[in-house]
Amino acid sequence: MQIKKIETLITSPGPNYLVVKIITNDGIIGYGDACLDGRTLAVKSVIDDYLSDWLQGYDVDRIEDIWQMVYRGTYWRGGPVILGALAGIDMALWDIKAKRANLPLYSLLGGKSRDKVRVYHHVHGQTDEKLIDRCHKKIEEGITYLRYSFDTEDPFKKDVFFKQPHQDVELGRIEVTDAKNEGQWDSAAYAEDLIRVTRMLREKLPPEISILHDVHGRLSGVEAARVAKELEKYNLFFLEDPVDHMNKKALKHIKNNSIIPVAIGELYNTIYDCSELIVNQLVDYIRVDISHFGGITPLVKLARLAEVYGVKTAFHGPSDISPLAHAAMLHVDMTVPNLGIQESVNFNKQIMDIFDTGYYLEEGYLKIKDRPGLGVIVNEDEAKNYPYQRKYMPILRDKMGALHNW
Ligand code: CS2
Ligand code: MG
Repeated sequence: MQIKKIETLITSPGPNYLVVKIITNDGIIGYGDACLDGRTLAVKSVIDDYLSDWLQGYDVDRIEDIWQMVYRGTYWRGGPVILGALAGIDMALWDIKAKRANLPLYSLLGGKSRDKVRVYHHVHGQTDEKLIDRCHKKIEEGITYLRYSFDTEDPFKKDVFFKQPHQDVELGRIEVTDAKNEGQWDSAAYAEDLIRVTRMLREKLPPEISILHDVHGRLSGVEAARVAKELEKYNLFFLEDPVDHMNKKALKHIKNNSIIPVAIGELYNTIYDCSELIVNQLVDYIRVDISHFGGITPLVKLARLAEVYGVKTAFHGPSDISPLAHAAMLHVDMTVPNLGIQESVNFNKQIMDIFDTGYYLEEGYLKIKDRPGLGVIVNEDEAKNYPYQRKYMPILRDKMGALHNW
């Protein structure tokens, strides 16, 4: 069976979702997710202008070979744009393979290791009261793992806030909009507030509720090590991206000074970028993003490597990748023995009308329906109601006007 046609489709029911559609010569259709927030059209061009002609006629069964060919055969390797395009192709090919077998994807990946997958959701509040309210709302929904974020008021300037990233499609909040919209940042004020807010949450939330925080790579090694040491007593499930992901040696500093579990990974694009963290035990939860990492094929390899070293998975599951990507990750989560947790979101009605997901949330866990393939039904007519909108990632600057990690 051969690849007859590769098409792309952008739908923007909030975030821009880039869907890859592969049609085989005997009419089987596979879908994949190639979303890259803020650079959607670049990924679309790699698929439409380079890969679709090239891959036409290849045997759909040879996923690994196609993956290697696109990754190594382009000579100039790596980066989220190429790995994003490859992710979309890879997911669509796995969707086709499992549909041909008339089995859910997890079955082809080794079968279920568990019946359901625990998840964490985001909770954000500009003030302590708002944050606690949002936590309670999520706890009522059955979510027991909460990733908290908050805004820190500038101690020197009233009404200036140092904001943390939080997109929330459930509440209709999308941050990725305007390149000229530059935020302000001060790491010292944030670090103090993080320690205060964490203490407050631990005091006010029931002890059985797990909390976790994403630093988003905004601290230096020594700043992060100090914060990690202070937070140790509040029993975080993990501290995410405490330092810039390329500053790998700084993780050693954190590890040498605290026993806080560390999670990192959403900004890596290949297994070659992050395997050393696993092998050297500098990470407790590896959390790459399937759509920026080349798809299911490398995600499974990474999970297997992590298993050998006792590292757990906590794959990146924000709202800026579509339910197709969330479904693909869930199939992997279902099978790997070393699942830690899955980051997840409640997609809103507009998004769910486009993507009938094939998975559902029940009492804080994701379950999957036994549909063939990835199990997602894409309503292309509905998708066309939401045309592409140009969006940019936010920019942060410190008090001297220098760019800071967002
Ligand atoms: C975050 C993301 O989910 C996470 O852990 O780091 O919300 C990230 O900010 C977005 O995916 C970027 O668009
Ligand atoms: Mg993150």
